[in-house]
Amino acid sequence: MSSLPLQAIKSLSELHQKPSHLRFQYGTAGFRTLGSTLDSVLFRVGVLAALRSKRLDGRTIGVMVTASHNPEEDNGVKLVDPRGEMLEASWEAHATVIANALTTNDLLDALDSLVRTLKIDLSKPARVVYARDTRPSGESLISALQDGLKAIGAEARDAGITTTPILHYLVKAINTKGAKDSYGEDSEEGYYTKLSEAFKKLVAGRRRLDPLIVDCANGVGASAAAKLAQYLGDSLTLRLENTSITTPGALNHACGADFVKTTQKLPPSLTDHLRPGQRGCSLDGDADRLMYYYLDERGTFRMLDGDKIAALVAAFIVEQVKLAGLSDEIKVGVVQTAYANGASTKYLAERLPVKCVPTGVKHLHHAAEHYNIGVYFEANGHGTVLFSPATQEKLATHEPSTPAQSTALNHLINLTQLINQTVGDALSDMLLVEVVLAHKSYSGVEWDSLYADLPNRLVKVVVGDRNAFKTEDAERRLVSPPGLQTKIDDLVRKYEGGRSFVRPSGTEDVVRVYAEAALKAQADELAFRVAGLVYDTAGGDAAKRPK
Ligand code: G16
Repeated sequence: MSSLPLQAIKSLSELHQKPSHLRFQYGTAGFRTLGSTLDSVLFRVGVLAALRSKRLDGRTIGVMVTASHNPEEDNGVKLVDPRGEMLEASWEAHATVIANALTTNDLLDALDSLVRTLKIDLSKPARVVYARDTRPSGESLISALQDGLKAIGAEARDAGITTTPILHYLVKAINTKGAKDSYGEDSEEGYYTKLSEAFKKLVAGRRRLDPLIVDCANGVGASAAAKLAQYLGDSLTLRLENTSITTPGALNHACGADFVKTTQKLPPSLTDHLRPGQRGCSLDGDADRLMYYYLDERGTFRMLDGDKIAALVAAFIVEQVKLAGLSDEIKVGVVQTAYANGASTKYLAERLPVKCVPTGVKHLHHAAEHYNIGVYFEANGHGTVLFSPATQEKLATHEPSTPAQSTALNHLINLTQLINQTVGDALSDMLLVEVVLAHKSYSGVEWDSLYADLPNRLVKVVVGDRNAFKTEDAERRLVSPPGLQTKIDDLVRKYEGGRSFVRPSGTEDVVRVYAEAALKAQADELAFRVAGLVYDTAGGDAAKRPK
């Protein structure tokens, strides 16, 4: 029976000591905080990723170094399981324990205990593939990760600077290589080829779409979108904006998907580029979220968020399933979170099953797996579509009875190739949206008119302890602090079409407040009044009292 290489771990760990005053937590999106504090975490994640791989018989585990939409000085790291999905929940707790071991000796004890508790066979190989986004702190964090991988003797593959969804793709492609369910070539080229070929088949014979403006958030999506554009050729013209990946402070600054969603405004840098009627979209810092928009004929900004994407895509897929003659056999469902606009939920629920789950991709992804075809999108633009293995098999073997059925069947098969089913992927989702717009001959206006969003407002409150906020009912109600939910309910009743909820963020040290109402001014007022209740109940930073 092999044992842990204690000496190697010990000596390399000494180079990556944990800051004694900090506590780290593996949350919604892995570890995420100031990049300058994460050195020890990265070293330990290297060791942990290798142990996870050994536990899974040498299957390749992914490690992504990114803080996504968060400010440039933040960074983070998350682990990706062999099928390209988020790390199994029970290991989030192990990761937190390992990251918080105070000294090197404590770390060795924690690792030893993990190996024994989980009966990890250390003689198994450890295989890890890793990547990072464009953040300046990424380079040194990657070298800390490499030390961790070296300490435990893992076989490591550096996927370089790339998007989070491409890393997820690579993990799945590596683990299915040569198998019947092979996900594609295990390279970036394989990813671009797979997506672009499916896209070209899906838009063949359709009127060519106008060029699309793509706001790349000055992040890694800029280089990925530029490469994708080459593979797309003249099937779709992408006009890339906000591509300054080396300009200090530019990442996610006044641009990108999160800016658009939270401010409900066009990034100022696009003002001169977007003409009325033209489509634009924004990626976030690691290209796993997507927001669309257009200017109407009066030049007013109209946002097409994750909910609108879900509505567009779900309706199209339902239509294709019907046209293929498979409505009785393939059921489509949608998964949303409490942030979904009430009007989108109403629109979707009138057409197909809709489930609400807590924020966080892992919750949406798991819920979507219960449908034959599960469409999931967070309002912030993070989402994808999952085709169950049985559904993919059915699509591959079904004998269509008419040419129309055959066409729809092929569309569905091509969609399984176009969509990155491992995780939300802004570039894959962008192509998916473009396919539907091409098929429906929709401009932004027709898409937008599927339903009218209820006015809404999202605000943050900085409180003493966000962990004092506990929720139930898919984060729609608070159970703690006691009494606060009743006060929120009393307030909400005063607003026509009012709805509001409060939840602790999983990625920032804040509490989020969401409100919607029939009128914009009322949604704003409700959000700020609920934020005031939160502040008064939980206390907070006076300078940050919601105004
Ligand atoms: C992450 C998660 C998303 C979540 C978002 C905000 O996104 O993957 O599921 O919606 O954080 O979470 P919270 O409101 O808890 O801070 P990303 O794009 O930052 O990785």
